[in-house]
Amino acid sequence: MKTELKSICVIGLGYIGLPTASLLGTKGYNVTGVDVSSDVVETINQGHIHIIEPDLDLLVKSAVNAGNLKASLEPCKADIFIIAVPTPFKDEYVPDLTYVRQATKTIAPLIEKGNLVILESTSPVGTTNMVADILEEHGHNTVDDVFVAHCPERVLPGRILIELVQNDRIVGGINKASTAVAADFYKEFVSGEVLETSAKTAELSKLTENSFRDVNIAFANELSLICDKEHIDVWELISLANRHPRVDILNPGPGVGGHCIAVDLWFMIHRNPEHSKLIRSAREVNDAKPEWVINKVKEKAERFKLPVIACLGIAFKADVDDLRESPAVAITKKLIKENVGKIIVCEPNIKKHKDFDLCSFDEAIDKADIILVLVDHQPFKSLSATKLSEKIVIDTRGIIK
Ligand code: SAJ
Repeated sequence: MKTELKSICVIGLGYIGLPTASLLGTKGYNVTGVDVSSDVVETINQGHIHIIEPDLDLLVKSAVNAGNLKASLEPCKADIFIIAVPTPFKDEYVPDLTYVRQATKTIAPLIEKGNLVILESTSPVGTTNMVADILEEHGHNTVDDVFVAHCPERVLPGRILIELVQNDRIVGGINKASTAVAADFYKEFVSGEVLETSAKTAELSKLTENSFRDVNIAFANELSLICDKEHIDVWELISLANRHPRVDILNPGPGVGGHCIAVDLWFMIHRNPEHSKLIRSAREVNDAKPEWVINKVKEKAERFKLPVIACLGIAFKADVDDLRESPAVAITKKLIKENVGKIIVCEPNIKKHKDFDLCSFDEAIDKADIILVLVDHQPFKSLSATKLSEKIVIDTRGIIK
């Protein structure tokens, strides 16, 4: 059954909201994207973007030029409301649902009978029901009149536009009618399967996916510490172990960053501390890795008076400009703070940074006594050990052949 719902209001124009809003705009929906930043609103209305993501600029331009995407500081009436706001944590890793609450309260006066409200933000179990409760407090009847569902975003930064369409989606409503209406909407533009469940299962499913990845990365990071002690190349070890048909280990690195994995697991741990020992342990292993890298650099720096240390990459992962929760930023800042050497930074995906002077890749390689590879950005992969024979290299990503 194809729904007749056609106007959409997306709250939050970040890494999920903007790609979603522009995709829907190019599919013929009438989309209003809402953000609290006037700079973001202005940029989008000019057909430009404020984040780096392959092909997003073209999509936004095309949706704006077609008149199907308009950015605004204020929400408006719509058939479908999509909440895509941040869900960070506060001190002590307590989930911070302020933005979800605020977003729900601002759309509440605009909602009409038959509207669908979708929460896409990654959320602790129970948040979708919280959204429904807020709507009830504003006089809406979420049993019969307004549909409320969770459909967690699952896209990988760097592949967002592909995965928005191709990934299977999990849709969980607060009741069967909400699940069905929300699932029908996603079936209109998703080529992957749309899987129906309850709101709570959808919430926990998203947290489970990111926990699975974090635990696997923690295993790889733990192996990297063991290998370092044993003088074994961890990359060779993992590639050999992965030749077993039922082994598939991920890659060690300088730590786990980004606004998702490094945050979401705490939503699970916070609600069920006594039953999430493995998950907590994985978080702790991954959170300890930056300090281990810093100590490695200090060890190597000892032989110099004040070495030039080139930090290659400060993004949280390869080929993105996103610095949120980036272990590379934390490492670089601490090396500067502790005066371990003269720190130079090369980050090809951003133009400037308030704390670091950025230099070109060639300049970084040329000037450095110690080369610290923190991110496996594509341009860095041209580095080869033979070209760097006079330098000390600490390669946290295993890119140098
Ligand atoms: N990392 C490693 N080793 C690896 C893989 C990743 O150290 O083998 C590090 C990365 O460098 C980065 C961090 O982990 O610092 C996270 O990167 P990522 O590529 O694993 O994941 P995100 O945070 O970009 O996106 C994840 C994805 N979740 C899963 O793959 C299960 C994505 O599908 C989610 O939509 C996203 O979280 C989200 O928004 O929750």
